[in-house]
Amino acid sequence: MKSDPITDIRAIEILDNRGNPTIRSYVTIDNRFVGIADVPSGSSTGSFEAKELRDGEKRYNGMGVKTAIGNIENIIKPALMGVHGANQRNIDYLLNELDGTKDKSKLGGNAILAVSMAVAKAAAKWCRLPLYRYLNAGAHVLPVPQACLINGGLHAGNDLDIQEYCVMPVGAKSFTHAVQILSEIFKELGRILLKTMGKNATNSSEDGGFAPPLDSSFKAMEILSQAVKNCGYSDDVEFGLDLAASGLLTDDGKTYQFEGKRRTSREMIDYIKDLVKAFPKIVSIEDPLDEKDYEGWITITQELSDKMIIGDDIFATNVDRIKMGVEKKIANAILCKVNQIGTITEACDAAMMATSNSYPVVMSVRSGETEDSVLSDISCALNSGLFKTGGIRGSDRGTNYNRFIEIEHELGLLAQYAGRHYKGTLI
Ligand code: 2PG
Ligand code: MG
Repeated sequence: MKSDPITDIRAIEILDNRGNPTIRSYVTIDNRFVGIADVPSGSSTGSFEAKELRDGEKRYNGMGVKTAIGNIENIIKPALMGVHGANQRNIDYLLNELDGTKDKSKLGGNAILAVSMAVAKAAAKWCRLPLYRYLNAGAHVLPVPQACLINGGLHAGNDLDIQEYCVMPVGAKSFTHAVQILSEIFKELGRILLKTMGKNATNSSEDGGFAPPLDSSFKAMEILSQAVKNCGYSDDVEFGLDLAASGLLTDDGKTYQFEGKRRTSREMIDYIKDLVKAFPKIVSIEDPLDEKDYEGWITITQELSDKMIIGDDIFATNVDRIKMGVEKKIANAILCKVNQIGTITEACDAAMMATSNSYPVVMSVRSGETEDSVLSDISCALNSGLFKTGGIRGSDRGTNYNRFIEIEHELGLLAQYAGRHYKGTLI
C-alpha cells in the first residue's frame, strides 16, 4: 500500500463573487488529508485559454458546471484513485492524458484545475507543510501587490475603456505595510470621488476597485495620483494598467474602439505613449493590444522598452506561446493565471520559461474568485515579484491579501518583500 494514495475525490457546484457557478473540489490522500480548492474564472478571457466547461442549459443562464463535475466524478476519480498524491507533475500529466485535447475542452479546464489544485493542497497536508513550502523548499518572496483601485472595461459599468488602474506600493517595508498603504489610498480615493462626483462614483467594480462615471484615462490617472499624493505616498508607489485590449478590438479585426474613436494599432500605441509621458510613474502596461496583433506588440515592446509590457491574453500562461513571444520579442513580462492553462505544473512551467528568458512573472487572480487563497501560495512558491489582486475590498480579494500577510508572519526573518526589485528573480 502506498503511503500517499489518493483515496477520494469529490466536487460540488458553488458560487463565485459574481454570482456565477464554479467548482469546489475535495481530494483526500490516505483517507485523512483533505485538500479543498475552488476554480477561478475570468470575464475578459482570451481565445488561447484552456476551455472552461459550462453546461449551456437553462439553469444559471447556461453557466452551470454540473457536466464538469460529472467528469471529475466519472472520469478523473476512477483514474486517480490509489495514485501517489505527492507527485504533482505526474498527477497533472495524468489529467492531461485523460483529457487528450490541447485546450482541455474534453473534460474542461475547470474540472482539471479543480483536481490539480486540490491534490496539491492535500499533498501539502500529507507532508505537514504549508502549500507554498510543499511546492518549493526555497519559497520566500512576498510580492508587491498590484491592486486595481479604479476599473473600467468589462469589469465596470462605466465608460472607462481601460480595464484596470493599479497601484503598486514598491516602497513599502513589507507586504503587510503595502496593504496598509493600499487601504489608505483606497479610502482617500473614495473620499475624492464622493466629493467631486457624488456617491454614485463610489460604486464597486467586479473585482473590488471603484467604477466612477469617467470616460478618460487621463482623468482617472489624475484622480488616482491625487489620492496617492494626499496620502503622502508619491515616492512609494508606482502605477500599472491593464487595457485588456482584445476586448476593444472592433469587428474589422484591425481597429480598436477606444475613448470615443476608432483607432489603429499605431494610434493605440501613440495614445499609451502620451499617457505614460503625462504619468511617468506608470511602469507596467498589460495587454495594450489584441492577442493576435503581433506586429503592434513588437512595436510597443520596442518603443516602450523601459516599461513592463505584460502579455496576458497573448500568452495565456502557455509555455509554447511564451516561447513564441520571446522569439518574436513580444512583450517583456508575463501574467501568470493558473486557470488559463489548467494545471499547477503547467503554470509553474510557464513561469519558469518566462523567468529563464528574463521576463518577470506577475501572478494574477481572475475577476471571478471565491474565498480560496490558493493563488497566494502558488505565487510565493514561484517567488514571483508581483501579484495582481484586484481591488482591496471584498473577501474574494481580501483572502489573498490576508493569506500573504499570514505567510509573511509565518516566514518571519526568511520573508523577503520584493519591493523595488519586483522585476528580479529572487529565487
Ligand atoms: C485580467 C483579469 C484579471 P479577467 O484581464 O487580467 O484582472 O481579468 O479575470 O476578467 O480575465
Ligand atoms: Mg489582463
